[in-house]
Amino acid sequence: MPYETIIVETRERVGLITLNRPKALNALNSELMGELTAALQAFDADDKVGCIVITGSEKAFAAGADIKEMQSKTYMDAYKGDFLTSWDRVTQTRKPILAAVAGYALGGGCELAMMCDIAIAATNARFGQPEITLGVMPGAGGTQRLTRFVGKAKAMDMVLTGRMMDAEEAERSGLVSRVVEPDALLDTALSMAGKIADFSLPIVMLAKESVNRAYETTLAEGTRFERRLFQSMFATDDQKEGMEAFVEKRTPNFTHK
Ligand code: CO8
Repeated sequence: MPYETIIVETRERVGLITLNRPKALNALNSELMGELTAALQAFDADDKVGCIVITGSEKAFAAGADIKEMQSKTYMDAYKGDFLTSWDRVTQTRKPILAAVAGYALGGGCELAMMCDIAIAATNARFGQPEITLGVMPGAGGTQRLTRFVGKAKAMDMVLTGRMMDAEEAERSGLVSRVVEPDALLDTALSMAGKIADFSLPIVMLAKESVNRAYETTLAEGTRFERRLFQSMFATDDQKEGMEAFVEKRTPNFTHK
């Protein structure tokens, strides 16, 4: 299927999605979100892909939901059309998704980065939830995920003042895992994703599910869930291969990719 607002390619076992509405700083309109979720579903179903990277341009990962598309919506449009619910499909992707963020990640752009499993930032990245300046508040997880990731103090600061966080603060606050120079961003993201894609895919998916469970449940339930998943891994060929390879001092050759 040809896409108009994203570029979709495969680099070895990594599915790469580049948001591509440069004139609107990758503002996330319904067409782009429809294409993005379709591409994610296609990669999820593709046995040749083990990990997914979402990136934007050097100037903008995404400068938010498309304000021009939203501005004249009525409450009935938003409610009856169940505005934003389709974004949940990003988090329903079972393979890991890495966000490689350069430039602006604002509003829905910051929320999209937070829906990914790992976010890495270029030194010029700027994260923010400026919805308050538009007379609204974050609507795609910003008040929830940001608060869980960076804590109440910084989340309130960002959501209520609309200020931006630079890459260094984002790393210090736990919003991103690494910061690299802009020209190293894509290579770093592809190399991290390539490494993940070389592991056993079912084990990677179970590990992703287990970490995400930490945000959904209590510590006791989460550790019980983790233990059950861990025990189930002894039913896989890849556990046998991984441990056997360690003992035999060789590189494992996982069956399930
Ligand atoms: N929506 C639509 N168009 C946009 C957006 C946007 N979010 N951001 C930038 N653009 C457009 C501009 O209108 C401009 O278009 P044109 O050339 O036709 O005038 C073009 O992109 C370039 O933008 P600027 O000229 O403004 O570029 P600057 O470098 O001067 O400024 C900024 C860059 C600071 C990023 C500035 O563009 C800006 O402040 N953008 C808006 C940021 C914002 O408020 N984002 C939050 C949007 S609301 C939101 O995300 C709600 C989330 C709710 C849930 C998710 C919804 C789907």
